Amino acid sequence: MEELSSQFTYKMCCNSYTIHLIWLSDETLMDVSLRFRREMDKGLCRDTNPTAAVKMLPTFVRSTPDGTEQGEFLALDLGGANFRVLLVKVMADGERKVEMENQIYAIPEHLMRFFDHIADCLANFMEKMGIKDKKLPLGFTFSFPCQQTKLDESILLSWTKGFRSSGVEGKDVVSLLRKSIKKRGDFDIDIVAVINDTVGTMMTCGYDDHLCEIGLIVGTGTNACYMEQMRNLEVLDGDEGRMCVNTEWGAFGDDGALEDLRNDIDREIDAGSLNPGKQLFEKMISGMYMGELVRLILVKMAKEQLLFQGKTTSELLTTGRFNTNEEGVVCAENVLRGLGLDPSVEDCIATQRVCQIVSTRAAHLCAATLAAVLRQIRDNKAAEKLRTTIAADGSVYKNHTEFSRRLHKMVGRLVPDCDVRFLQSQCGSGKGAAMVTAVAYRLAAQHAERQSILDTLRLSREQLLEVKERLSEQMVRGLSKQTHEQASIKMLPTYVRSIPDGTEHGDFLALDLGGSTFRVLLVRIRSGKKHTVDMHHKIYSIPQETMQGTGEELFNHIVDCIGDFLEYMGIKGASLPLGFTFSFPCHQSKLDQGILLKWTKGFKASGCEGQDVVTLIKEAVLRKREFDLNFVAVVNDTVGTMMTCSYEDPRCEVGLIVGTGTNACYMEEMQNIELVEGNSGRMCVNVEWGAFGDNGELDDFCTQFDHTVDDCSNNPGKQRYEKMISGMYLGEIVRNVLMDLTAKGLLFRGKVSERLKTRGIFETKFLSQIESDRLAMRQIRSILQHLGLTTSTCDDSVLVKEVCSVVARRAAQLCGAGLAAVVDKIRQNRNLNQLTITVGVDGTLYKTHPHFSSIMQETLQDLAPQCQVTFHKSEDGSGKGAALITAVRAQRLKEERQ
Ligand code: 0WK
Ligand code: 0WK
Ligand code: BGC
Ligand code: BGC
Repeated sequence: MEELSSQFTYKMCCNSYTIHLIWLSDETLMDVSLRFRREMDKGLCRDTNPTAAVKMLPTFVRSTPDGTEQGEFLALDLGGANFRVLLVKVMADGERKVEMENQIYAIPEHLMRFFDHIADCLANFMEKMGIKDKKLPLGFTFSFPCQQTKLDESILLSWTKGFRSSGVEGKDVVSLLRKSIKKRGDFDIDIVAVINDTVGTMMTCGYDDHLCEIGLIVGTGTNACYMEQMRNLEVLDGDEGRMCVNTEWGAFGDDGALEDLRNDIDREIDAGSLNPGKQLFEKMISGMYMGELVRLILVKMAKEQLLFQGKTTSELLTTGRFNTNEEGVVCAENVLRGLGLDPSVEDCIATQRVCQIVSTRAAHLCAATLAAVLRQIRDNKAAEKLRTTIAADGSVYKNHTEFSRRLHKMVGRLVPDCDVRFLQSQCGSGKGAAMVTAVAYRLAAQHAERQSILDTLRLSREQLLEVKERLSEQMVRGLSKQTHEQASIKMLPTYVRSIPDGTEHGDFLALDLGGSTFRVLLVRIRSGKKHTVDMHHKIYSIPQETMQGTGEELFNHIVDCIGDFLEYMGIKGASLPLGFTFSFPCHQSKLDQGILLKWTKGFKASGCEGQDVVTLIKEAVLRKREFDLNFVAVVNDTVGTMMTCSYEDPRCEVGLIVGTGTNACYMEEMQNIELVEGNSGRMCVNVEWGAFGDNGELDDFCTQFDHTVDDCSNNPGKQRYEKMISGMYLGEIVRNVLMDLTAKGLLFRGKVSERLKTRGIFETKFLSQIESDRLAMRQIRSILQHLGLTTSTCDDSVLVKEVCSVVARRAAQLCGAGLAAVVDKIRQNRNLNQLTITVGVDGTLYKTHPHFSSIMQETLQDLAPQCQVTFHKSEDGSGKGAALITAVRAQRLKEERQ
């Protein structure tokens, strides 16, 4: 009994001794977890990162294996207890198999030429494997805190865990290894990636479990990594997608954040370590220090007569003599005897108890920081409940069974709302390093293949200059009586000879047909010093079936709308002079006549091509018998736009539309317009540049996607230039590129959604939305969801955005090249070295796309440097311009009648 009671009290005082020394309550652990979360934020934040203890290092590992990786890879696994060289074969066919050969090599304690030794081991391994003649890609697991700027460059910040080779800290370990290999000169390898062992562990397990997004090491050292949102990684540019962050949590507390929890033993260990003041959290947890913690506690208790009758031995007093992976009572006796002690049963129990409490503290501290990481991921996903997998490795985690059990349990207690699976890595991080290399290779190969597809849509300056030259040529051919018929660009005379001069006056009706909307307008123009224009308008839609029905139906619909508007404005009886913006190629021999040459855009009403549209509409008015219209002018929307803008800026002599369709007009010298009599003065020419390329002038710039869009359009072979630029087609080009990338397995994991197969489903407005704001990711996601692509990844979204910007950029550049040809023609017409001119512009694409106008202007400036061009965005539409032309004409007619 006595024995028991003394045993009990003995036990009790041992307990209380160590407990007060080391035990951490759940509250304290929760507090540690919150502290660590704050440290994570400091590390992630650009301003506080330099002083943060927990460095949150970017790893440039952005995606986990998707099962398509394959190939043969070398891997190095350095920094744990063992240095391994591995050959990893990844097979993607059917069963997705990974075969590995590996060899462990020693790392001598006082190694002078560190990387020479690594290179020697590598050579030895390759010799053994008979692969010395192969230049294999290599993934390098280097388990120390490193600053990375890319996947294959890694600056060692500081050695940890007993390593301290000189001349390495502050250096790029990849260049050091490459140098050592070069020095040997008997083999060559391609170092593709250098990663931390936590990252390697995450990738190793990620190959089998796609939910795996955390890597944990509790071995010689301790650390964790996890997949963080790029937008939180302030030290890097880019908001899109995720990247793995190596927390380097071993350094938690190096700024004093854990001082209240560290005890004398912890301080003693740190003071005796190779890197005092560093890795303080690690020194409370990892295998390199746990044994020492126990030893120092035993020494302390012995000296306080609480153990071994106060006796100590030189072994017990020797640093590092108590190995970490001993915990059981039985082995406590063996260990203590191994230290020259003669332990009593109580001593063994007390020692086992001390081990228990030390490793429990370690497991619980680990749980506290893991809980912080789990909460970060849950909050990033704005998820109610997080379901995730933690990959774990390291001799403590693996061999110290109680450790992992206690860790799992405490994690469950600290974050009950997270459903966490721990997956112990069976193959070490070498496989993970090979996976990162394989993914890097796959991404590089996919990137190269994607870029080779996108490169077909990228135009060089030389090519754009060529487009300008060829378009200039076609303009001249269109103007010349001889070649006009064959020319693809018709350079149509508009019979608009001058721009408004402010004397215009009166009420006018205007129709604006041909863009995305049909407008009927009442335009009140008042002359005088402050000449003003008041406008009332109503927008009407033109149903697809009317656009593509009979001409009669179309013009009846137009006249119905006019009737509705006149009714609405109470001016049915007025018969005001009317200007008709008809945005299609028309041959005109006078202002109030326009023979439709061909429909473009979505229109193909029958019985109209070759007809005078003024006659067609007058017939419809007659059929309606409700009101009469006084047609004075029919103009193209480019001309209307030029007039509208020149009313504000008299230097405006060019009109540009980039909307559903695209086109331009400008004031040409009469002597150059061979189709019209007279050589003096100028006349506005409707370029109809949409048809540029219809004679094959652009074939060498057309991609397979352009051919597909043209083949599927309702006017194949026509309007080729327009089909590379305008709003009606850009979405379709993007859709076809996305389809092609998906079919090649380069997007959406090769899965095409039914909806994405639907023509016209990827509207051009999506391009503007996707490229518009910084939060494009969320926007892209919702658009892809709308397109039935619910499983798209971040990388998919990034690529969709890139496709949109490449397609829009080409359109803007082609438009810029066309405009450069037009303004340079005007400059040459006027024998000017420098031309200052304004372009009036309108159209949804130009107005809504965030980058179109700036890219177009850059290209124009670059290809027509002798032209100073101002862009005047039309706010009032071309209806106003049509009314102004009508006013000018009406004025002229009045003067002629007087
Ligand atoms: C095995 C991994 C290696 C890592 C090691 C850590 O393959 O990358 O460094 O675990 O555990 P340790 O060997 O330090 O106990
Ligand atoms: C507004 C003009 C109209 C022109 C249209 C072109 O008032 O004449 O046709 O812009 O842009 P879209 O509506 O095709 O985008
Ligand atoms: C290193 C980490 C490493 C960990 C586990 C620490 O000492 O700083 O980079 O991940 O040990 O090996
Ligand atoms: C038409 C042009 C029009 C342009 C912009 C083209 O399809 O052929 O006449 O100016 O679209 O609306």
